[in-house]
Amino acid sequence: RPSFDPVDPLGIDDLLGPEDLAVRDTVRSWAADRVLPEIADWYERGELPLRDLARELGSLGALGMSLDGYGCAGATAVQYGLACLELEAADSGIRSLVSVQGSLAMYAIHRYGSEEQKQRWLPGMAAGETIGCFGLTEPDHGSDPAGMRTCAKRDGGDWVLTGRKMWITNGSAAGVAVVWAQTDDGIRGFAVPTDTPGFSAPEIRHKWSLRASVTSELVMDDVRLPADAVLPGVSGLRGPLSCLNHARYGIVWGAMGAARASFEAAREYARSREQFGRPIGGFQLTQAKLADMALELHKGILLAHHLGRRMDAGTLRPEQVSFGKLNNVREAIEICRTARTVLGANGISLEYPVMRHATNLESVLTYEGTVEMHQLVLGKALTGLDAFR
Ligand code: TGC
Ligand code: FAD
Repeated sequence: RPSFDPVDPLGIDDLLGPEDLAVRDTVRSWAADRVLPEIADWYERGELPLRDLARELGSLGALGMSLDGYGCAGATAVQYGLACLELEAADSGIRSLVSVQGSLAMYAIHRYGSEEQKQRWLPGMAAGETIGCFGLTEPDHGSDPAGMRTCAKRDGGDWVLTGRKMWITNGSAAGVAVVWAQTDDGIRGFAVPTDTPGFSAPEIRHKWSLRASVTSELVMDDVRLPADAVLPGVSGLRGPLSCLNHARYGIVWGAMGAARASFEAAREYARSREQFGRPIGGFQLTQAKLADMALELHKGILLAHHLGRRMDAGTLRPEQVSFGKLNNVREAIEICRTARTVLGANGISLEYPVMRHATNLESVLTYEGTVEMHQLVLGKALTGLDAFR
């Protein structure tokens, strides 16, 4: 019988093959070398060397990782998930960069773009030379994107795009923005080169969460685009929502990375910090916290793995993605908050990763569908009754 491993108490690693483990270890070691030594400083300054990191992540094959062709790695969904977990164990902002690049912007072009659009954009995006963003949310339409006001109108052979998008990850650094807009033919996606006149992307500052991530507004003031800027493969809200399934899946894994880092910080601290003449990890109340955190952490990783296998088998339902996103982000934030208490006052310091992860997860709880949206998606699936409309 193998001995009990406090880092992998359920033996989940046994579910992984050698290639899975190689992907995981490569991303883990990149994050340990490149992100962990600097992340607290980037976070404090509210800055990220996004372009440099994107090129390095491109070299690792982490951008558009589970897509095929066009310079993408063609990895499995489980491997992509493992990469998300390792990246978010460093910081949610790094996983966000990768999610938006690969699961939203590249995925939209890969799935719904013309061959010409794919050839034009995807190889540079896979290499991290071109940054992508995904504009769905607007100032007045977040959870309810069906009501978006951004619109694209035909003018001769061209399209003219007008409107605003809000809270857009990677926005100010992007070379291409995938923007969703109302047209006479329903909601359509556009691949917008960000140097097109009339397009600007001012960065949103003063965030207390995801500080090591670029978040921007997209302003489109009569942006004239050629006829072939529209993604030809989809119309209607199912276009952007199908891309969200892919990114939400990555978050199911990623959130457990933030949780793991916080749990490990608490476990280590509890074994060395002494009060009343003993390590605080020897007190029953601290052990109860660690045990409960470990339960939710490893249940969450098992759930992510299960959903990953379903995605690889082509059987994953959007409602199951909601199940995973709702559970894992909610549990991850609880784990971080509990870990914070184990560290006492040190828990609020950037010297430790716990508070940074907890504040990041406040964004993760909201983006890609809030807790309430995923409850209502599940509520609808469980009852057959639509609470949205
Ligand atoms: P509803 O009438 O239910 O559906 C409209 C059409 O869409 C289809 N559909 C889906 N298709 C694929 N995947 C899904 N998950 C889908 N959900 C719905 C549906 O079948 C229908 O298709 P059709 O062909 O019959 O027309 O739509 P609704 O307007 O009632 O809204 C449903 C709701 C509330 C669940 C949806 O609007 C929603 O998910 N809202 C949340 C919005 C959201 O998640 N925004 C995320 C923005 S991107 C982001 O946050 C990136 S952060 C990234 C980072 O930094 O990591
Ligand atoms: P609202 O929709 O206004 O919701 C406010 C509250 O009301 C929430 O609690 C919500 O659950 C609740 N609520 C709304 N409707 C109901 C209902 N019917 N029943 C019960 N409760 C309800 N978007 C992008 O398009 N691209 C990006 O790259 C992107 N990156 C982001 C990065 C960050 C850091 C953040 C914070 C957000 C990002 N977003 C992005 C936006 C994100 O997807 C939205 O914030 C999210 O969808 C929620 O929209 P909202 O903020 O407008 O909240």
